[in-house]
Amino acid sequence: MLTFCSPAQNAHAPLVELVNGQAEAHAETPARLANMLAAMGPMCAPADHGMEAILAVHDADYVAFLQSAHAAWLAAGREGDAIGYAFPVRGRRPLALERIDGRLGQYSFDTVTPIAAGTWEAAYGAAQSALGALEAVASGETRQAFALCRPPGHHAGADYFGGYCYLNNAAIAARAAAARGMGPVAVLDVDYHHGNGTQDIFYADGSVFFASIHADPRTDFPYFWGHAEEHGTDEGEGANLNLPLPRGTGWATYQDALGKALDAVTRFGARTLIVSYGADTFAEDPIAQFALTTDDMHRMGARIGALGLPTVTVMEGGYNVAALGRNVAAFIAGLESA
Ligand code: OKP
Ligand code: ZN
Repeated sequence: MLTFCSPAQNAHAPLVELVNGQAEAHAETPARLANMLAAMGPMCAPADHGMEAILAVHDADYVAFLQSAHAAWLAAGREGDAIGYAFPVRGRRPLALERIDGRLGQYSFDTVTPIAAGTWEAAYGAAQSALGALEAVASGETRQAFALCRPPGHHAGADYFGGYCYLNNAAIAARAAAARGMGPVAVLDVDYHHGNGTQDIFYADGSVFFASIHADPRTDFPYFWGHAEEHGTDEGEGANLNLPLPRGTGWATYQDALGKALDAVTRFGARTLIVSYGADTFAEDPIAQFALTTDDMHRMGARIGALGLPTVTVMEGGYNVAALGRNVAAFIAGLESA
């Protein structure tokens, strides 16, 4: 599998996340990337495809905020990583706030997604990896490519960060694919957590289908999205499919949901597939509660690969660092087996 990774992605090394009333060591570490790199063959460093595809998904004021937030944090006399602590409830007006603390809350929805010194550089590098993988498929060089993104992207919306995500790598690749005439495009999200950012970005867009299999948000992050009754609006009505599953789900239940998602992708008439792959569905993931094995990762890849579509996979979560490379390698071997 042609795989893309930018060295810039190591620049993001968040210290702590504020969770369960405590500051805990951050789960989304550079060690994740190191473990994946050790398990995989040689990488391609992506070309710099610039800002255009990023700005086709994210608002310019949000991108400017991401680029400047850590400097503003230091200028306010703070140390370490920037984390907000006050958030608007639904329906608050857009406001011209001045202090970094308020501005962090305007652009995010949680306290687990710090902006560290190298966050922008790494998020930009991850987006370029996704665009490099897309380019390899778009040019016909290969049918399938993989982007070893970190930080991940599927929780980031057009104008917000959260869930360890800043730029939505999958959405950036999906929209770039559509712009290159590769549509209809479908995004299939198989991370343990619902891809709320991707859902929001395409919610009223009927040209990109979004299907997600994830832990039921009645019990799991991100709570406020990912419920079965969210079908899309306006032009996007019917182009959003959520398949929430209970904690403890193993392969027997998972593969039924996967079959439904793949059938829906086929019915939509997708000609290009973007996969948001998270290895946090693994039974021994420290922050997630499904029960898939490494062999199940291979089975999952094989089912997806059997669609035979031009496919770009972007890495999302997976926090059992020691097992991460093996799980990703098994998934890729499955994709290639079809
Ligand atoms: C990002 B991705 C763990 C709490 C976790 C945030 C999860 C973000 C997951 N102590 N809450 O979808 O893998
Ligand atoms: Zn996840």
